[in-house]
Amino acid sequence: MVQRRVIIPVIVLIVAAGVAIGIWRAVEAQKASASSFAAVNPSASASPPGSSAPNPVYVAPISSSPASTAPVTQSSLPLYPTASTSVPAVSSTSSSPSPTCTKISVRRSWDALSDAEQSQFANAVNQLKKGPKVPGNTFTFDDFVNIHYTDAMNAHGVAAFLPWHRVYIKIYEEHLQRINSNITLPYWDWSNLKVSQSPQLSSIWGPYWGTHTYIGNNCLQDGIAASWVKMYPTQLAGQCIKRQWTTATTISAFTPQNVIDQLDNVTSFAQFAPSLEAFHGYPHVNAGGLNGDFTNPRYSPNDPIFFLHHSNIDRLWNNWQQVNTSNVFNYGGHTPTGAQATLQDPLTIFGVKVSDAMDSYNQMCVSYEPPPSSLASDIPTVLASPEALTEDAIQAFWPAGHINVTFIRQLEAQTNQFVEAFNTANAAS
Ligand SMILES: [Cu+2]
Repeated sequence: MVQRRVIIPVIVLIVAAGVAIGIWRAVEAQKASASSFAAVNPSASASPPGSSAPNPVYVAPISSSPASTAPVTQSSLPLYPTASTSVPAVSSTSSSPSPTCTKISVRRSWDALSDAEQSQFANAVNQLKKGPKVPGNTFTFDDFVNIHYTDAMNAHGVAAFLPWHRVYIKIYEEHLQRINSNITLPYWDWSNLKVSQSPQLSSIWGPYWGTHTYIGNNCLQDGIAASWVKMYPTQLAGQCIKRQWTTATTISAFTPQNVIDQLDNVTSFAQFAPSLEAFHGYPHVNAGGLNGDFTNPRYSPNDPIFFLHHSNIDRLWNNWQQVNTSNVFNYGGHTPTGAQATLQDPLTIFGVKVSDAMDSYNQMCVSYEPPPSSLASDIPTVLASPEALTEDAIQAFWPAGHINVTFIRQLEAQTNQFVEAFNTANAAS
């Protein structure tokens, strides 16, 4: 069973699920009236790096969570139950798209796009960055960076991590679609077995997103962002976009798909979300490096691969929501103030509530096409455990005061256990 899960790509049936709520239309209507996103002030001053302002984190501080958020412990092993769990099909009450969705954005793996499609998408991103601004667009690429920078405290290490980024990348996608109505936001399938094991082999490193510069100032030398300069944070305005791999030619491993698949066995959002948030840190840290924009918890969107990365995170959340219908509106954890999170919590900067962002298909008008099947030759027969993050990397990515090394180490230990069990089972078969 374990082996089957590896060989068979994740199949996600995106189904229409009932009554449309029309939230997104409301958002769009608000935007049209120029009152939406009023809380987003691209010129708002934000604390400079290293200031005493509280820092965002990319992992929930489990130890300070409400009692309802069970700590992840070795003894309970909530993430990786040994019993295999079948994934029930999601039954739909309707097979037609929500009437509020005039169009569904079908997001596809970057690997699945043709050269022309990749080029079109990258051109739109470049235009969002450099202009000209098209009618209907509120924000520039740099405004998106500033939104993330300004509101990072409400978007990381808290229950709203997933819905916050879901709305954020949806608005980003809409901006790109006003530039070119043919495109949708692709996802970077970094967790597939080939890429997770040898991330430098990913097709994302190419003419559009560039590679990295390991030596020197770490300024990107290739890809569209090689000619970009940062606008935010203002302290770094005018600087290049930086990326730094683990070594000159390699990126340390990410969490493999079959480990992430184990999250399907988690029934509580309050447990699922911090784990996915932690796993999402490995691409940030390992591909961004200590000097890269992508590693910074506040201004990581300066690196345009951010949005493809978060499209994949959103896909993985959507996959989990499809495991069981009760997962779609399953939500919990804690807010930035430490209060119990609820679906009624506002995503203030976007002018919507968490409950407006839970159903990807009906509320976001988004579905995800499964990634292309892996070639048998691309699937490693023996998995390597992702390398433990160094203390330096953890300190850079999960700034002091909010860091929970213990949680990271527990996840790493559980991942190692799973990988060892996988390899043992594979060797025996
Ligand atoms: Cu973020």
